[in-house]
Amino acid sequence: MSSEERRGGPAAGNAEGAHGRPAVRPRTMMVHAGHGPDPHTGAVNVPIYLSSTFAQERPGVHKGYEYARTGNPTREALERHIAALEGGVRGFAFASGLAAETTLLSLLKAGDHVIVGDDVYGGTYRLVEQVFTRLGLAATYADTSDIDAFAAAFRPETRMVIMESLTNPLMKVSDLERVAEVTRAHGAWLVVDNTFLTPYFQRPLELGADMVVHSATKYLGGHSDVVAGLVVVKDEELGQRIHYLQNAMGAILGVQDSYLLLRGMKTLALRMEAHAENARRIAQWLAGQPWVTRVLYPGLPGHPGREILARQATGFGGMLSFDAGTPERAERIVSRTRLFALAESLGGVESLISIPARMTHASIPPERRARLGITDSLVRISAGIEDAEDLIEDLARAAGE
Ligand code: P1T
Repeated sequence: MSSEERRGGPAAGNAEGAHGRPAVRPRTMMVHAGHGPDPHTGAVNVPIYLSSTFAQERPGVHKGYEYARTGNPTREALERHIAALEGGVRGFAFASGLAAETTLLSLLKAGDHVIVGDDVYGGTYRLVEQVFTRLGLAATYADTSDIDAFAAAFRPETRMVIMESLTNPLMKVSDLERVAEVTRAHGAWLVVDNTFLTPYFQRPLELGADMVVHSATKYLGGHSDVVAGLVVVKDEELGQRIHYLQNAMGAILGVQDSYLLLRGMKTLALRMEAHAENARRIAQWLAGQPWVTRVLYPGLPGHPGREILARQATGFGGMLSFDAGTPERAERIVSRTRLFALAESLGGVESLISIPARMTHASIPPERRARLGITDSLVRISAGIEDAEDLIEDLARAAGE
């Protein structure tokens, strides 16, 4: 995808001219959107307000902050920033991606039904299946990339759909505009987990989603040094509901982590370009190896989601999976790479490699994993920003006899 095409894509939507600044393009937004120099001191970085409470002039009369669970200026700067990047009206920061999802699912009540994408992070599956169903929520897992199968999963009591814009770990792509249409027709909320693509490549709210959720632990943080979750909503009514739950449930992000996240997000544009280019080069190389039985990267010609992402996103992301042919070869590769760390997680500047069936998706029952195609020979790669040649050499050496 050329940089010209990128500029024209949906992620090129302009930011509100926050802080009296002009509406700007994505790369500029990543640096400036939602916050400017500190009005009191001119500090170009948002100060870390280590204060759990804020003095009031008279009871109920204050400068906008009372108690830091309800609101803290550092966290709020991050929340404004992600809201601007996703093109939503309000953002919220949580202690982890799963804390964010827990809060979103708490919009629902016993007896409600939720449709969850069939290929989601194992922890998301576990949260719905082991925690929320115990509280009376009903769940159906559906392939949102198959619009008829997805539409058939609705029930009269369906209130929410949760799906990943690019799925973990099978890299499935859904037509978000069509998914949003079907969801809206049933009067349910569409929640899109945009962790893999990030707002630099896709802005689900512009395609019809109601809410976006992130494991900000990944690309948004970008340096594998913070665990965090973010939510953005499309309207003020949802904003008030989520703020109520964020305050009532209390799974907020601390201020030092809020600062770290803001710092990481400023380089999101540069990092995503590098991640995507490295993922494309690695995927292309893997596709030429006789021992690789399939490569899942949406930027490869022939990937079923390529055409949809070319319309609905401005890049294909930095994640890919491949089948190493046998579980033994998969294990050999992930154990022998020197540059790729064998680790869960993704989205940091350093490359990671894993076997989802035995690591990130181990909480999914084996029969279900087998049905989906998450086999013991499936290897997942989070392409870092190192030199692609070094990464390919590392893989080739690790795969050698
Ligand atoms: O780890 P946490 O910040 O709580 O986020 C959970 C989560 C939510 N959504 C997606 C798409 C995710 O990938 C994750 C976490 N994923 C991993 C740790 C992983 O290695 O896939």
